[in-house]
Amino acid sequence: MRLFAAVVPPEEALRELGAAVDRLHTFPDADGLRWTGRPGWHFTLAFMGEVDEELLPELRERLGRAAHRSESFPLRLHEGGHFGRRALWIGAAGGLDAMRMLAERADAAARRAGVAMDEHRAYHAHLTIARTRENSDLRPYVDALSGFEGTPWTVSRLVLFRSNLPRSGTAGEQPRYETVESWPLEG
Ligand code: 2AM
Repeated sequence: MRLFAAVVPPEEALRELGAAVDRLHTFPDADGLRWTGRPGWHFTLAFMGEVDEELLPELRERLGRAAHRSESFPLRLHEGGHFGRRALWIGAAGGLDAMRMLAERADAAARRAGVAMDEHRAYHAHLTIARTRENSDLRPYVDALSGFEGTPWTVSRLVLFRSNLPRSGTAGEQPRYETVESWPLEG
């Protein structure tokens, strides 16, 4: 199964983001982007990819311990950015050091549980709102998000998601994310 650990913004933050993204949909080339499904909006902490079901009990155990050791922290949605011409995202501000620490602990938990993780890359908190179909210039979207600040909240849970990729091949169909388990941050 395809798994990743993530942080999910609360309803209010998601509504604010929804309103900002609605404005982006009015851009002339907005149809050239594949907008991510709103029910699935999240900040990935650690992407595990395909994980053998046998590893799941230990993975859950270790992620639970990582959450138990980690403190809750403040976060807010903050401006936008892009990865080349591929992905448009919303950033975060506030407790980024605590978030990076949580991401590192989730990564370490997965490694120790035997998950073959990609080599370590610098953690960059982002919530992907669109991917490109063609070679779109994402800068106007990022400019439009300049100054966007969401209402702060306290991140108090680590969530393990299963990602079910679309099978139908229908254009625009989104992956379906299912919560496997979530743990409170108790450090
Ligand atoms: P993205 O938003 O930057 O694409 C579920 O697919 C989540 O896992 C997404 O947030 C996605 O990040 C992330 N993800 C998917 N493939 C990944 C990979 N190879 N490396 C890191 N993160 C990945």
